[in-house]
Amino acid sequence: MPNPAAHLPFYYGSISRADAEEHLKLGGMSDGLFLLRQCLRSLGGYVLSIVYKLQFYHYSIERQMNGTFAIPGGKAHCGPEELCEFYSKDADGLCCPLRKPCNRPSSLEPQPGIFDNVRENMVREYIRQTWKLEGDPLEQAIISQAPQVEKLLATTAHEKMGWYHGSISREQAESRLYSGSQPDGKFLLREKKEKGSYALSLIYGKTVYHYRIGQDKAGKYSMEDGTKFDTLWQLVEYLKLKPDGMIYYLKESTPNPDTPTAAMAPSPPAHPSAYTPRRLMSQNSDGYTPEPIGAGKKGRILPMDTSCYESPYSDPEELKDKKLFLKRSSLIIEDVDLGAGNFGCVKKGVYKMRKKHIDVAIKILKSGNEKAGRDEMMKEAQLMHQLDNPYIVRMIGVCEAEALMLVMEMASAGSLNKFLYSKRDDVPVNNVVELMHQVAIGMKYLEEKNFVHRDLAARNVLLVNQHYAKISDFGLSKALAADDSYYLAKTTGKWPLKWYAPECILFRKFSSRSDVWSYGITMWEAFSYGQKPYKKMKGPEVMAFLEEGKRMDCPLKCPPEMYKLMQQCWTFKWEDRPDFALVETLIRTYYYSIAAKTEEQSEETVKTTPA
Ligand code: ACK
Repeated sequence: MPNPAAHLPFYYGSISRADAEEHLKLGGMSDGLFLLRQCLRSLGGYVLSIVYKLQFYHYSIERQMNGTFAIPGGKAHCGPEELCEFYSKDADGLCCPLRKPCNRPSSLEPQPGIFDNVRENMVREYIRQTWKLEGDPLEQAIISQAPQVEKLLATTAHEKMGWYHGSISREQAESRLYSGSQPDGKFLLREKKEKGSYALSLIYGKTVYHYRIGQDKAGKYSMEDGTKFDTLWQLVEYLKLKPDGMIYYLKESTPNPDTPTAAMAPSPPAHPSAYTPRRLMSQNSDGYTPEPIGAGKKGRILPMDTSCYESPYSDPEELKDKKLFLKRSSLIIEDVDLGAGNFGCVKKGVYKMRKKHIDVAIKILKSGNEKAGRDEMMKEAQLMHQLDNPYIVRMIGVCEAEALMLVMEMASAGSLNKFLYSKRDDVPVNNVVELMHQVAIGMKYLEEKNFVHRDLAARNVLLVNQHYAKISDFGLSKALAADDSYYLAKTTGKWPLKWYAPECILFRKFSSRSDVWSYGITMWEAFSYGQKPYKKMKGPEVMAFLEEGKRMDCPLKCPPEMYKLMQQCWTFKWEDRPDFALVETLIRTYYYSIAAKTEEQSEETVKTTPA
């Protein structure tokens, strides 16, 4: 997640209070001289250090659940910069207004926090080892899930620290501390029997002292009446600088004999206790997956936990059987209709593979739809056969039996527009950003492969669950030749005009840039929770509306940043429109910036009753 203070010249990063005071002394000690530093206690928080009448004052700035920043008891601001600007105009309870920034010397970069410098590696390694991913699926998981995994890591990283000894007894802790030399400040952290409770064992004057660390209702860690911390490793780092009520501060850790490296290694917790890989869990038909027992807030479903994140053929054993045409005997068709279209109907089914059975959706061509229908379905199948991405519905194969059938991965929570409409009061807007970011990842993949979708719309984005979207319906799609940048349709057809860019309607020209326009409409549908675009207008009237330079209004709950992106997608001239590489970067930047908020709100997974 980007640090919103990183660019500020008076931001010093993760420095101690003593270092902050040293910098202020060097800065001249004038009233209102200030600097900003990273807070060692709260994730994403800061400390404002100010000089007044030759004294130092330190105010903590907390990142609130809704993503804003505030000094406890003070007004909330959208970022640390805005907060400092506010206090430069009005002391509003501080010792004095901020007058002069104590800027870093030009040679000094902000000090990275203990977690900052290993964060990226840890996210990568954690994903690689927890979900056994490599190559593209690994890269896509990093891009789409970094905020969730970072949070998970931040709350479980202590398990990899040399000073963390797991659940050993008080006696074992003492024996480990007394073995070898016994300098003051030698310590270890252990887990106690009661859930969520830990103990710090510390040597001072050749005696071991034990301090209990508990968790409050919000999950924050603290010693009795002590400072509260988001994570255990932050608490330990803080107590290295300040005893905070203990007899001595933490100095040297006793390495856990069972931990391979004493330092924080870029590898995941051996047993991410807060986390249960989802592949082991069941999911019911409407995309609501029960929370794993005991996992609580940390047990959030990630796409990588589902069985359809990777292709069923990613297993080399299964790959041996991969063919376009599937055996009818391997396919079970259930009498459950998922939906219908001009082509026929979609039924639920199961496809029996060598080692596993997978849930599938089967598009069945209706009889009487012979030659043309068959050709169309085979074209769709051949096109889908070339695609393999976690954010695109994969085709398993076709089956020629009582009818021609297209067998696809099952996305059981249904289409995005219907899902959002029916859950409009329960799904937070950040959850919509998360899903639309995934759609952007899938579309960027299509753009890279030079495929045009030509029917991107919320109805064609299917959900595996509330936090996992896949693009579907490739009936109109085209694979472009390597040096073509657009597909020229010979004639107009039954087209979804309201989703089409001007050049599609005016010149029948389809490209990834025209898919970007449709992505903008899909965004509008999603942020308006399943409303129909250009409601009162007929398809052909839309063109006149657009030519007048008009665009749909910002949906009620849509963040301004997302409306701005929609408007960029609706750039009239395709040459000036962003491509998916840019769209994905833009939505990713916004999505990461609100990740803290997403964590708080969207983890209350919507409970739905099975259809
Ligand atoms: O919007 P829906 O509920 O989701 O109704 C349509 C219907 O079939 C006709 O396209 C549903 N459908 C299509 N493909 C799939 C799939 N792979 N998984 C689940 N449902 C699907 C779609």
